[in-house]
Amino acid sequence: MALPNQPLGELPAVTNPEIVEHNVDVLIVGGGMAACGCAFEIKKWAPADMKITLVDKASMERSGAVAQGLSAINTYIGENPIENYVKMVRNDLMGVVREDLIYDLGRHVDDSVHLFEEWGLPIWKVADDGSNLDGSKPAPTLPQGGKPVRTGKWQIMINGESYKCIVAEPAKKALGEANCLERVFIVKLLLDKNKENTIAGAVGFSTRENKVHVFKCKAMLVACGGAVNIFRPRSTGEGKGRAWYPVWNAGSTYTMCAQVGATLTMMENRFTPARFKDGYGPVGAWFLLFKAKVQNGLGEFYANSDSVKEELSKFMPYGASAVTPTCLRNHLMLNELKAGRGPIYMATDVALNAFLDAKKAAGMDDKEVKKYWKHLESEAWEDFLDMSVGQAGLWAGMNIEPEKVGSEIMPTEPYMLGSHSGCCGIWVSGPNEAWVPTVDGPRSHQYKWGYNRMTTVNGLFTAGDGVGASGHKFSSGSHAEGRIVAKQMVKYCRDNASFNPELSQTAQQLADEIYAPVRRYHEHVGATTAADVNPNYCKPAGLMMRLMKATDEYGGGVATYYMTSGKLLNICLDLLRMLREDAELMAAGDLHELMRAWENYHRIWCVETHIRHIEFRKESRYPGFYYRSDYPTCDDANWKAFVNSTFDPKSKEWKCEKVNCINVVETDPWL
Ligand code: SFD
Ligand code: AMP
Repeated sequence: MALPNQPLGELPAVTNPEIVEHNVDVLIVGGGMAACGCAFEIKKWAPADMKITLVDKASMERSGAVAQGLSAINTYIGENPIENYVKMVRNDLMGVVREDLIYDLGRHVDDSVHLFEEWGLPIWKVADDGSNLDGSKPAPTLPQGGKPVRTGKWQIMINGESYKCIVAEPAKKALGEANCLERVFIVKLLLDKNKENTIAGAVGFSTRENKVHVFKCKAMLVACGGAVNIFRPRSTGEGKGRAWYPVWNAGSTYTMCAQVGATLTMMENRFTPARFKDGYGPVGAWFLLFKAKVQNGLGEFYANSDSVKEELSKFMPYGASAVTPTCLRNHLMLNELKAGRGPIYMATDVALNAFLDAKKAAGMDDKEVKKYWKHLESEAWEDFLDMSVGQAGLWAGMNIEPEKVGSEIMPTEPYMLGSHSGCCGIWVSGPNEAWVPTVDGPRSHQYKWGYNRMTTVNGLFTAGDGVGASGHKFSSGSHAEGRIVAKQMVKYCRDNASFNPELSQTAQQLADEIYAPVRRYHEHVGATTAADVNPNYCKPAGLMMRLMKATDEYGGGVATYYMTSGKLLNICLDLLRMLREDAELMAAGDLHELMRAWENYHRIWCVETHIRHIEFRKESRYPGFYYRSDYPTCDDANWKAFVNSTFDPKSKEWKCEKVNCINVVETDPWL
């Protein structure tokens, strides 16, 4: 249950927190789309006496990426062949993906969407006459044959402000409120004392009470989303609290799993989305539903020019594709900006007026046109109000009338994620089925080792943003993937019924480690008159700024138009190494700050893997997301391969390796 915050201010942290120990069979870490999917599904397969607990750092009703709601579900297969979904994802992610995982997701995702609708999520439908019923008028459900309003081939529109509440409720109900611990931040995972490479538990702390929670478990799902605030954001000062992806997700998934030895994959990938400037409003509905185009500062619709095809062909070794991959759309935009032809506008005025003109040309009278216009206007605003309310506020505050002027769009700072239009994450087993390629060698080279979505660590599973090399799952796919994991974790527990997890550290040792920043604070706070400035410690806020400066300037952030090189990357790695040393000196005076401190540890680790991978891959696989000046093109002959990395928790050494990328779906035609 979520505990309320203090009436005023944060709860001061004490030096000796209470310790609570939990013995469970299955631990679900995270309370987002994937975790909710898992929580909803698992009880259907678990024996009645199986103990299952979910831990979320926030409150499930509004936690994770869907906190503000969404206005579209971006993965609904519907009438499309699943093979085509695989092709779309492969094309968008520049050819290096796990097609087995994508296909598997494609065959399960629609079922989650049908559940959302059953739970009350309004899905826009098309009436028999082709008009748009929005989500408000009665219409058959999707399984009853209702036709969704498709923006693109894969996306459907929803009235989704309360999407996350709608998904969290059945998840909580299925597990039972008492088994959902909210406002508990998991800091690290724990391996079994006796059994090699096997998960045995996790430890975290409450952000509402001075309590450390130690868990023992047989199987675990880690689904803590992606990583935000690892690069300097474009927004400054107070606005730093606004980013496109959820600011609360600090790379915990990747860091915690890597630290216990789980192999990571494609950590060089990042998502640098083009968004409405400053408010981070989404662009998909504008491009797809409203058919808007991008215009440069000279008023040119540059994305349609003849020179574009030639430019794109440099980076598409497999040949031109009908749909330009997301990173290359950014690349075209960056070229305009670098050539001084900025700013870039989403031509909302041109798009909306084209709709009106078409209606008028079709003979619609003035009264009807007025009504139609109201409808169109509200759809345009609702797109923001449903999932990016700050953008609507910005439009209002800037007196923007989208039918009269275009709005600036801009590539944001980079994020790390595996479920949206990016694919960094953890290397997992695919389904244990004949069509999934069989590969010899260690798990870090294989495509299947028994349990679908299990990482290379026994008993440790991931989903959503956690699963690497398989993007474009979005909210619905992440939920479906959590449900896939649920069934597999139950199977794993049954198959390993005699396993009795044992931890190598005592609960007190773990609590000492987690509360070290608090003890440091209390020991030294008296040395100065201002608690934030002290010769003996640093505060999490300052450390985060230092991290952002290093990655921004050397790791290909906005400061350099996403350009980096071997030389710069190695400087970045040195800075991060020193930052890790100094991070040991972080101090926290209250529980919120203690969370900030541990988020920083997670961020530093996570972005270090990103930099290592970019350094290892000697090409620019995702132009528009990042560039290496020393290897400026896409080199398919040498690099149509995964980069996988593994940290050895015993020797503390990293290993990066190239792993074969096998196509499961036909490559001719490519898309
Ligand atoms: O417009 C810890 N997404 C969109 N998906 C769609 O289907 N349609 C859209 O319209 C989408 N768009 C969009 C999207 C996201 C955002 C932020 C915006 C717009 C503004 C993507 C999806 O939301 C995304 O794919 C899924 O939510 C991913 O699911 P998952 O489960 O992998 O991550 P999560 O939902 O963020 O949940 C993470 C959870 O982990 C918790 N957590 N708990 C304990 N200990 C720790 N250390 C923890 N660290 C994190 C979090 O609290 C949370 O519960 S659009 O751009 O295309
Ligand atoms: P976004 O709002 O950018 O997150 O996009 C939402 C959905 O629309 C995702 O499935 C994107 O892949 C897709 N999308 C966004 N812009 C375009 C575009 N210009 N062409 C094709 N698909 C797009």
